[in-house]
Amino acid sequence: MGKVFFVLVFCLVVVAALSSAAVTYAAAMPKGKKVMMATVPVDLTAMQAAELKAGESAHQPAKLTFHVASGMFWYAPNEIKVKKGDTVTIDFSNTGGMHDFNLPAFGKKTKVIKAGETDSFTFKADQKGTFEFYCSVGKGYHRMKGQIGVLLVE
Ligand SMILES: [Cu+2]
Repeated sequence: MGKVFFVLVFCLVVVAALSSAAVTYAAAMPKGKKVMMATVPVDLTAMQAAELKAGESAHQPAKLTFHVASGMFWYAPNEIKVKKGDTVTIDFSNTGGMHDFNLPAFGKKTKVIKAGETDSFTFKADQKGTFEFYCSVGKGYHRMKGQIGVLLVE
């Protein structure tokens, strides 16, 4: 009898945990909007590949520009390497949906832009480390869906 009771209680706990996870997921979904389908990141252009290489190669403090494309729910590129002291411009564009580019470690963010729009900012990479950038659209929904990237300052 004790064993049966224990199994019943265990099942109830599992069901409660699963339903609370479902409620959490539902709460994170944008309300009243149709959910946009995820897309696959675009391939990097030759220009973007050259920009990444310029950021990684040994150099004096440099002025670097990175063109970062976005979509549902990605950035391309999503990993950018620079050296401490570089002046970095993020030239941000969007292929679909609504997105922005937030880099809180340096107090920078773009506007939320629609497909076909661009926005940019410039900052000095004055601290070494690994810093996340992310999309803040949907009250964190895009970030949760993996629209994040890293800036490495070496
Ligand atoms: Cu987004």
